[in-house]
Amino acid sequence: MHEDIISQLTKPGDFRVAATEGKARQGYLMTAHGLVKTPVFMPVGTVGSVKSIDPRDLHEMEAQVILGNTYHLYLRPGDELVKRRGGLHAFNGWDGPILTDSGGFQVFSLSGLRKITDDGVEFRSHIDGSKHFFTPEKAISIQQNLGSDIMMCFDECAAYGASYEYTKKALELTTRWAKRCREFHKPGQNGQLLFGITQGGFFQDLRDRSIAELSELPFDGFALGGLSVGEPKPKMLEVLRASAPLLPVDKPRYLMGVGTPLDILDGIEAGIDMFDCVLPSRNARNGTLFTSQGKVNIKRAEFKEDDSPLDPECNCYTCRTFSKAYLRHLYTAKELLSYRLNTIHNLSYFLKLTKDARQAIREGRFAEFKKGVEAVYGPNK
Ligand code: PRF
Ligand code: ZN
Repeated sequence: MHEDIISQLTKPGDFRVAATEGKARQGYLMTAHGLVKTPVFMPVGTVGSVKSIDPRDLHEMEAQVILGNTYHLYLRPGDELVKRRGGLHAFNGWDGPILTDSGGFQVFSLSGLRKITDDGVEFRSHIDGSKHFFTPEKAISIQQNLGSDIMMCFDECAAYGASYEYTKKALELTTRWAKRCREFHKPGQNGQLLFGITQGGFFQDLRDRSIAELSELPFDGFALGGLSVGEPKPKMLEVLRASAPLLPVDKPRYLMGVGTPLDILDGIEAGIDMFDCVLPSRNARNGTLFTSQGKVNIKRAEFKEDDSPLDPECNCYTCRTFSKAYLRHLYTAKELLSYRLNTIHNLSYFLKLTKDARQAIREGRFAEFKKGVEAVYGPNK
């Protein structure tokens, strides 16, 4: 389906919305490493690897895009080293699209000491305490060396609870840095896309202003940053619903670092196209599994002799092959295989959720599909 639309996407950055239901969109984005069907969930591979699984697993679960982090890859093994290996795709064996976050968020959340000036941010490595300085140009240069398909602008994400004045300063800095990123990396350069990140915290006038300022610049896509940073869920949903529809309609829209299955469906309903989150992979490693019947804690004694699959509606390798009793045993024994099998399942669940959402939007039954998931997971709060 949609072959005619897809055939018009000839170069990286080409994007079309092919179907809508309310504000929800089903679209297609071309990248240098292939087509991305949206809405898309992107598994997080911070240091270049999605923890405990490999590119064969990712292809089997129909992952489209994976994430890498500028901050981590710069510190270790170093972006110059990755460039000498032929870029991140050649280095990590993933031949699909890669999106790299700019380091803006990680510098603020992971490094202890940091000093922000108009020029950039001085920070300390969380690995060895060494001092480093990131500017917008440096963050883009690292992402150029990594060779990611989608690069993110260097931004300042104000902490939850930041004052109006501080949040305003952070959004103004983010706009100045976004201009420098766009200046440093020309549209279309090397087939690498560049997305702007809007900020503004939990003040809607600042959100509106950030979106207006960034929309003026020729980015290939636009992100909502600064959400899901510890605020109560109703605040997140309020800003999401008021802000997503303001992002340019003709470019992909990305909600950074969000979220639960219900958050993702709320995001899609508000008009978001792209999502990433560590939740499915991180929760997999502590035994919290997402299924068509709701959340399952695999360590519970009730599964000790349960020969049934984890999720009868899931077709992933884990559910096709193993019982709950075995998954519980692996978890209890702290076996390495537990991480891998649980991660395969949880990521498969999030990928199928977004695949089903795409089909539902095409068929005009997204609202009904969303209600079905809410009936299992409860209202989003
Ligand atoms: N900025 C960047 N990366 C991010 C965020 C942000 O605000 C978030 C917020 N949820 C996640 N990842 N650069
Ligand atoms: Zn499964």
